[in-house]
Amino acid sequence: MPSRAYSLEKLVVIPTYNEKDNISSILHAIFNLNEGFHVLVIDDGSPDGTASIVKDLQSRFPNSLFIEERKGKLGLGTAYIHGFKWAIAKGYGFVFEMDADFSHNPNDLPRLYQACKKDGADVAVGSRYIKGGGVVNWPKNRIALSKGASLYTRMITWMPVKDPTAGFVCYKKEVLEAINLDEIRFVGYAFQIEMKFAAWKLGYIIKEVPIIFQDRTHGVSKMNKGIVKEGILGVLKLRWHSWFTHYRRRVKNTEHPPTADTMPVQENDVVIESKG
Ligand SMILES: Nc1nc2c(ncn2[C@@H]2O[C@H](COP(=O)(O)OP(=O)(O)O)[C@@H](O)[C@H]2O)c(=O)[nH]1
Ligand SMILES: [Mg+2]
Repeated sequence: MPSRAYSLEKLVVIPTYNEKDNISSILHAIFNLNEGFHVLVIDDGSPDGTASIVKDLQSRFPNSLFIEERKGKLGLGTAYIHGFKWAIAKGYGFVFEMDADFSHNPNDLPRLYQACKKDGADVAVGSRYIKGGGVVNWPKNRIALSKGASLYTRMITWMPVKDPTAGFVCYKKEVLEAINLDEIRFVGYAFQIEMKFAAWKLGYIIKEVPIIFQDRTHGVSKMNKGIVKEGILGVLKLRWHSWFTHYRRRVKNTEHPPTADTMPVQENDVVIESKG
């Protein structure tokens, strides 16, 4: 029986909720790099019509722009988990997390990729808090919160990552496959911390790549008190579980990852038939 093989390398997963003023420009910026990045948008039923803008653009980028729509705002973490499973099923080798709001500069994508492809990282983190990195235009209280969260996370978990809440990341496929994604329970900043924590606990190499993070100029932040609270308690939970309840065993994937054959093929999928 002929099997399907996907020669797919780089997928940028972008979660969106009400990003109509950003989505078209960010997608163009990524495709204009001409570096072969594909993009999967995970839209949570944005009332502002973000999804229809993406769907219109699919005719311009039929083999490289994809969208998954969910019914309501289910949170950043579950959006990424959905995207990761999609990416694994299609067979992408490198999967990126990136925001839609230009806080993460698309021009930095190739450096994150190189860190994994050439420089030995399994996970490359776009880091604000290492030499060469930084934050521009963020209100002082957001910087204080973010830096405080980083310090707090490192003190409690001892994870050697200077920017553990960073949301600009490249994962090698093997890392996502090795994690039991159904056991990643957090949805906000804690989600970002937990993904890195899980990769670290499973023995993968995390490298930080300096990036300049900019505050958004269009649209509004979806950050809220619940997300911060989840972060504070979530870090304690991670520490607790890793001490007493075999976190590593829980988060390790023992099942076969989703495959192209177990995920429905969509209309715009690139499918290359191979013999054998
Ligand atoms: N699909 C989805 N995307 C979300 C959700 N919450 C935030 N986002 C997206 O996640 C990214 C980061 O969110 P943002 O509000 O900029 O957070 P901030 O940078 O911490 O202020 C943006 O692309 C948002 O549109 C959600 O519940 N679902
Ligand atoms: Mg933002």
